[in-house]
Amino acid sequence: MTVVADSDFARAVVAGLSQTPKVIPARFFYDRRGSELFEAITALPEYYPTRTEVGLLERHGTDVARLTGKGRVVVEFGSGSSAKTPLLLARVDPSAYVPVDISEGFLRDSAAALADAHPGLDVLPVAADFTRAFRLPDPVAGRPMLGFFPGSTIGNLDHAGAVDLLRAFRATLGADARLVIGIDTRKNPRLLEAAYDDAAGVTARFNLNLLARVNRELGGTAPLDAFEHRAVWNDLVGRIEMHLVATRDLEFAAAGRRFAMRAGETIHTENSHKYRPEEARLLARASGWEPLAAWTDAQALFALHVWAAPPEQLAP
Ligand code: AVI
Repeated sequence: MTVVADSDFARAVVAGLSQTPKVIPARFFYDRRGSELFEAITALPEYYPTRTEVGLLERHGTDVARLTGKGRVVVEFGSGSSAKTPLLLARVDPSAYVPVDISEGFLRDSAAALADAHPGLDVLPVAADFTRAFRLPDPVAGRPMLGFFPGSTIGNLDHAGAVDLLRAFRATLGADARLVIGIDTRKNPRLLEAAYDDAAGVTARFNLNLLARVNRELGGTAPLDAFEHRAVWNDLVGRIEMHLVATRDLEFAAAGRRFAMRAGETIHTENSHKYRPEEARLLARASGWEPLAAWTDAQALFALHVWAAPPEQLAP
């Protein structure tokens, strides 16, 4: 096997496993197997976010369109493989659709499916990491934009990182843009812990796949049977944390380095921050957006927000 010792993944794994506490960044969950497992998570009975957000888009699509207006260019951060994108597109009648995703294969497939389902709509995929600066395609430059960022992916960043990303979205989308964003809410920790540690063990497999990926791609020897999935609510910060817990003292190799762990020591693999309504509004304002409206379901499990970027202002 070729071990790409200087890949982004290898560098992150070596740095993350060398620090205390150990971490592997969550963005590495999504290889092919991880993406399949995530799709399976979205259909779990305990994982309320996906079906709740779909319900909100169904119920409030017309209200969303009233606030965004029709005919904007829809820019989706993360390409729309789900049921959510067609729901939004049907309501806001876009002049073009720009899915942005780091995974080229995934992007190509979902863009082709969207184009088939919407004949006549310009679909202009952009293969880019939307957490870094990227350019929108020339044909849509300068047109009114509507960003779409569903799934509470924003929750996977810490608060400072979330503000940076939302500011970058505002810069990319331009003056007077709108943003439709799904944000998970704070709720009973028992519901949250069940959503991230389901009875069928799919989330556990998703978490362990990260270490399996280290073994597959970085010549790793991590003993997978000596790790357990843990999902725990951190009330102080307002987030679910996922960890891989070593069940015994162990050693393993990865990316040409050796690592040791004590029984009970963890590798922190993901944070999923949850926002109270007023915290979500604060997040909008801190990143230069004006919150226009938000809707939740009857149990306030999830929230769908519409924000606006300020119109262009002349400086004196
Ligand atoms: C992608 N992201 C919004 C999911 C979440 O809920 O934080 C990832 C996930 N991790 C475990 N289950 C789902």
